[in-house]
Amino acid sequence: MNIEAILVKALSGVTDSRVKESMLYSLTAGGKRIRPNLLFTVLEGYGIDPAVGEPFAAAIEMIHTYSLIHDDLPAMDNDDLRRGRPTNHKQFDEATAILAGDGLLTEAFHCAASSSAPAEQVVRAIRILSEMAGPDGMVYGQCLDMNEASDSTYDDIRKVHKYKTGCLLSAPLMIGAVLAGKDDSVVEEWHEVGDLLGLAFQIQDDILDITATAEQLGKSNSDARNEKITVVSLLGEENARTEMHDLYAECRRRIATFGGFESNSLNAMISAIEARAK
Ligand code: GRG
Repeated sequence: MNIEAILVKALSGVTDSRVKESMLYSLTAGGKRIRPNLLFTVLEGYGIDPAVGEPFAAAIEMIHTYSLIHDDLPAMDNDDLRRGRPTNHKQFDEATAILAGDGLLTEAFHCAASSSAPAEQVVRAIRILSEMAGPDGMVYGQCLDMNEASDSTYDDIRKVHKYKTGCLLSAPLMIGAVLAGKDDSVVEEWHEVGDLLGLAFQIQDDILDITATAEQLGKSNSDARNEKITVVSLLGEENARTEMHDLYAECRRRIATFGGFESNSLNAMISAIEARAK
């Protein structure tokens, strides 16, 4: 699937303006496109035409991009570099960056609602999208992160990562299952895989933050600057690495048990994420 083309097409109907320019600036700045790829790979594993997932893949990447724009703002992490470019508020200005995030979040739901999948599936998928992104999902995780205590334990940090990172990785897995006609119990099993994947992914991010340069990562390392507690600072690098590999292995083990699902492509994708250098 050509994710870059799908993203540009998804915003093509939006009125030209400075805010649209700012939305496109961040949406088309690259990024690993992990979340849309997860959705397409789940559909493929269930033998469904991945094209069915296009509006939802675009919507999830728009929500992810909005969260990065807002997270980089001076009121949050105050970062200068993202996806190898100046952050949105550095390139434009703070007010435009706030609007670009608002625009991407809102347009994501317009895009998802324009899906031609059966209406019952579209409604279930949109409900998942809002739950995973909103104040019971990623926004809750960001709130926990902002109010993190200085004596946080590994369990506290696990909870932050479950919501802040896991929810937006669960969304494409769960929506893939919905579009494949699976019931809520199966969707919930995918949710749990997303939680594990999110924790593994975030531990890996923490490791990369101390082992790679900002130039290699294409983003500033504000966690170190803000002296955030991370899994690495709590467990040490070696134990954190072992925990990360165990979590990725557990994801693959669970996926292999899903009925009617051909897991090779998704397992290969998870192994590629596990081997990532940024
Ligand atoms: C502001 C509502 C709100 C939420 C912010 C996503 C987020 C929550 C903050 C961004 C900082 C961060 C480390 C979040 C954890 C999720 C994460 C690892 C995001 C980066 O995802 P990648 O690596 O990014 O997939 P690319 O740029 O490759 O798409």
